[in-house]
Amino acid sequence: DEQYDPQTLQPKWQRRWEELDPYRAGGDGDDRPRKYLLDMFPYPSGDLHMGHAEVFAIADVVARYWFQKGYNVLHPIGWDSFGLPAENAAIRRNAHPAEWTYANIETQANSFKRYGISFDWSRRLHTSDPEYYRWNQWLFNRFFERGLAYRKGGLVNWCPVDQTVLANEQVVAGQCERCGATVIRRELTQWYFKITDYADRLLDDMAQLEGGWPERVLTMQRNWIGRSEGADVAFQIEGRAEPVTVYTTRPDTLYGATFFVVAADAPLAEEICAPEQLPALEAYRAEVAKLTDIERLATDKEKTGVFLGRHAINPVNGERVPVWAADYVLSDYGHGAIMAVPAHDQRDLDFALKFSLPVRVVVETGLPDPAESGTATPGEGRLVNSGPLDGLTKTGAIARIVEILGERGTGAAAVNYRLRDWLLSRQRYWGTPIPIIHCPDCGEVPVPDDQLPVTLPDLRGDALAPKGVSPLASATDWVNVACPKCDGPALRDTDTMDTFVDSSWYFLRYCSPQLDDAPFDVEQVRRWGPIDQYVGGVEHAVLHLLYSRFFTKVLHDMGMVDFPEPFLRLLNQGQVVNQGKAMSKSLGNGVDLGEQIDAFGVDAVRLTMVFAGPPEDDIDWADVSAAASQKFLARAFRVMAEAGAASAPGADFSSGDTELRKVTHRTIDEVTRLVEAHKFNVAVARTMELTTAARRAIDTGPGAADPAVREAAETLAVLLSLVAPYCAEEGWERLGHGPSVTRAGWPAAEPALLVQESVTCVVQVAGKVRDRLEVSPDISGAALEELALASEKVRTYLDGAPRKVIVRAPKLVNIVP
Ligand code: ANZ
Ligand code: ZN
Repeated sequence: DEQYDPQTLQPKWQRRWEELDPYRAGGDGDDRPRKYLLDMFPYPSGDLHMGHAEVFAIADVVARYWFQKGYNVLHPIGWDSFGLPAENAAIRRNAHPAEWTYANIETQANSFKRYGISFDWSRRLHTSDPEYYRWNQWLFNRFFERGLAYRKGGLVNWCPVDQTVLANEQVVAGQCERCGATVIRRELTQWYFKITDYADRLLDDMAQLEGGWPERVLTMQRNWIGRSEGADVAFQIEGRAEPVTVYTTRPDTLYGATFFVVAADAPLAEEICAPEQLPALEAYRAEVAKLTDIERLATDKEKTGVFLGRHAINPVNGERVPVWAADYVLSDYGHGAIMAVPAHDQRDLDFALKFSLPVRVVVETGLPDPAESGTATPGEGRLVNSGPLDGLTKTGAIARIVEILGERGTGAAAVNYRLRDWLLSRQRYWGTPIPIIHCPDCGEVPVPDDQLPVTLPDLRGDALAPKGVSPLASATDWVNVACPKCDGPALRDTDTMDTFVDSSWYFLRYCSPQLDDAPFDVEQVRRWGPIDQYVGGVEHAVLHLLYSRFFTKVLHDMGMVDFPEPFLRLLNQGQVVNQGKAMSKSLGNGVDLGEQIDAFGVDAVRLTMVFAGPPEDDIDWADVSAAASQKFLARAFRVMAEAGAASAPGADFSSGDTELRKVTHRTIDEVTRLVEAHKFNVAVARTMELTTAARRAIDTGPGAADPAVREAAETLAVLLSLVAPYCAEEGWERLGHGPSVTRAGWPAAEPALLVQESVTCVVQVAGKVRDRLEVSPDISGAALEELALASEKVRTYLDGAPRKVIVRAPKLVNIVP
């Protein structure tokens, strides 16, 4: 029987893999070179979906390629299993979050097994297991000892729906990253990790990631950290003893400061405010409190503010300038106060024009007068109206003014960051309890390491309903404890940790997941780390990926890991959409992974995901065809089955048909390079071409028994094993091999067979030659189009999908953008 029948192959090979355990990473005695491949671990929300199917299929190509190449590969899987959805489900069903969580984990684990991902299952972990979260607590204690975990009061982001605080990183465009509610600010005392201590290193070490990480992720992290250089300048305020310091990136414009602004919501505003202006300030603050930061900073927002009845003294020219309170100055950036230079800062100019404040040009840029044009001139030029700075350039003036300020003791060069410390406490149940005991006499006392884990008390249903204080507070037996230091009555901290703590070090735990006396085995981490290839979504650009880098650096400083960066290479896969839109219930365009697998088989779904386009691009499921993938696999399977029936293993390939041998070896050579360059879709196209060539050799060439046909079929099985493991296994078995294609090894191209006449194909974009490709004379039109569109040179001239592609294989591709 030469039929490819995925539904019977799947259970058969799943059983075999269960027995063979082909992907278990080699132990200490295994001295093959090592590779560590990691997919961002899933959240157990229901079954696997199309997005999972894509990312895991793509990463599996890399993992299986390394296995075949003879590396000792670590490719683990686990679950990021704490978090709000489990808790919300538990409230709805009056159950415990663990029930929903672990049931979903089982479902996903079974789906992963059916989906044939090459995991080392022996390293499976769940972050909601006490055996795991115990080490979150242990790490928290280490951070606490080092002054890197601390509690402070202040304005924090609060989600009114989830009734918990959020980290800055979890507020996206003013909304809760989880539920979409508009985030408000509340004054609360919370726990923080001091990530700001690492701001410079997080920035500087990005040099090591250049080339390995997508540029846009590096840019997002750079902007998020937001380092800026400038100066602190102290202004005296009339009627007040201490000066007020402002941060400015343009100290050169100091002579152009015509007013002074304090953040309306900063305590400083009322400290400075003249008594007769206090009612106006209070009224204004009430208005400001209703706005989000996004609204406050929107450049097109009409400027608002109140005069505080005071004046500040410019430290260089003694000028008196009015002090205002306004919302466009933020209380938690710089010093919460600014010197306003309306001629050269647009927000200041808008404010000055609204309230008729003076505008003084101090940098001659050749542009129209800002007071007339309404447009500030932020650029470079020569200084004017600036006493000792006149005639200097911007850079020269900055150096000179910093010198002058230094001599007078009224200022100095300064660096500022946008990055804030990581707010890690949450007022929710399903997370890691913060291992701190509050004692009236001893203060904050960490739970001693030998008493960890502090496990969650058993709460369920209504007890978990959000009420603004942590549900743990209601577990009074759990909360009331003896102080570990003085034995007096004390209270446990009732907050839990942000679940991003769990994912900040899980990749280290995989190196020794069962260890029970440390979070990870330092030697094993040295052996496997850092991660050679990380694969996951770009939505984590400034969350998980920044936090993990921070954790790694702290652990590096503790001497526990010997590398400063956890992920050497990062691949962000695109999204799977349908009919051009993200899949959603409300649009009714969802595609169910299970149904796709039932209809076309695992291999066809995986192949479709990989073949759809470059891995970074979105896949529109309406534009691809799993049915066509299944047909191709049936064709490939028939080639392997027929070759297997016609000849036995061990044939002398060199006596086979030379033409087919050349195609086979060229394919090996190209697929190897394409997989290494992450051009997986083109690698699949090459594999398809090899299938066609083998089919032709069977039908109209030397026939199925020719050794070259066997060679092509065996090669096909190994190449296919990266994307279509069931088809590849069964084909390999039909070819007389065992026990599994996973042990076949990657074929080597024979150089003698690679010398092959090629033709040069010209690729035009909008009629202009943009690239030349060396291709085989018998390349298919589809493969050529694929190749042309994958060309870096061509892609820089394309902005999205081209309107039309005209292919004249093998010599010309004409793209209409
Ligand atoms: C005077 C000035 C003149 C400024 C000029 C800019 C241009 P970055 O680059 O983001 O660090 N600023 C300082 N603290 C602020 C706060 N709490 N809220 C809002 N704005 C604040 O921006 C630094 C600049 O943003 C500072 O430099 C200050 O305006 C403003 F021609 O000072 B500048
Ligand atoms: Zn005590």
